[in-house]
Amino acid sequence: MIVDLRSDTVTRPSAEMYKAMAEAPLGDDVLGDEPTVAKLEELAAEMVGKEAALFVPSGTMGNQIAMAVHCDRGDAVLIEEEAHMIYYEVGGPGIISNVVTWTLPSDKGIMDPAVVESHVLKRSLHTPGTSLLCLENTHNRGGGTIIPLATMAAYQDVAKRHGMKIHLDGARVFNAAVGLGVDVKEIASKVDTVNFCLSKGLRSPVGSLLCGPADFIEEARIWRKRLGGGMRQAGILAACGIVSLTQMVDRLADDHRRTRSLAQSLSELPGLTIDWDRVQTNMVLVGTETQANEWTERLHEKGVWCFPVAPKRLRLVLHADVDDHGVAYAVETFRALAGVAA
Ligand code: TLP
Repeated sequence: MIVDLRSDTVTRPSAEMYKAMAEAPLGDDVLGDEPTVAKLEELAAEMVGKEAALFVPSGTMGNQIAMAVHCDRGDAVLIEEEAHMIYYEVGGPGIISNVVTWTLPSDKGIMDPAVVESHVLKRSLHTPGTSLLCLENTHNRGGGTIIPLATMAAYQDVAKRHGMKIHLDGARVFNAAVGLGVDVKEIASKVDTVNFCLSKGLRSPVGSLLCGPADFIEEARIWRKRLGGGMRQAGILAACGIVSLTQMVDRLADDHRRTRSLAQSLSELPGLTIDWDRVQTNMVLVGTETQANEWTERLHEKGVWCFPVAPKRLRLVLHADVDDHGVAYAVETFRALAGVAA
């Protein structure tokens, strides 16, 4: 048995997705006549409460395009110091947007709005102007943590006071919405633009949606083409995205339930610790007394796959392809490796 807890990106398409792919009407999206992509973009914009949306190949591309459209060369961008856009997007902000990133500390991925405000710079002969605040909700390296709505509202106030825009890396914003028990629109209403991924908990094989005002999306479409992200019969992929948005959102609650159950079982084992404040959605960060990569190697041999995210920390991610049996097998495997009899 293999229980793949490396990421929620590993999910395979559902049977409904294969059917939707086979039946999707297709066109050429770069020529502007792809009906299934157009349908997905409309649905996405409507769901998050924005004017328009753009289907992009990846979360990384959506985030980097957003920055490029929001910022002028040399602008300053405020962003949490372990945000995906900083940590895992290979220097995109410097290379693509030529911006100065001002990285701020946080509590589990959540920056203090007062600290954000204290770092806003006004453009002058000497200083760059801060034109963008980037947020991440849920926060990946924070452990799938949710930004409270009140904090989102406080960021929005700061941004308004200083004429700054807000982009949300909402790769897992539907996990945040399900975790908070609110409509995703409530979260998205606090930001100017949001990028969310279909290819994580929502189970599509490929794709993200960048959502925002119509004129922003028009400019984003040009950037997508410039970066080589124009896709032709992309309705094949968009068809899966429509299934994601219509059938896969509510089931994220199952991943969250299994995450808590896994965290509970692991917290009872010697040599492992769980920081419960971080167990909020579909991830568990597990502190290990010994080196985390020794754990991952031994777990891998038994068919339980996960990544170390720090020398003594593992990340386990729940998703549609891990059911209750998978969780039970993972727990049993951890228990055996921790030297606890079944
Ligand atoms: N996250 C991946 C890895 O890149 C780390 C994962 O396994 O969690 N924003 C956030 C918050 C993300 O977690 C990710 C992917 C992205 C953006 C990028 O999405 P893709 O992989 O589609 O470019």
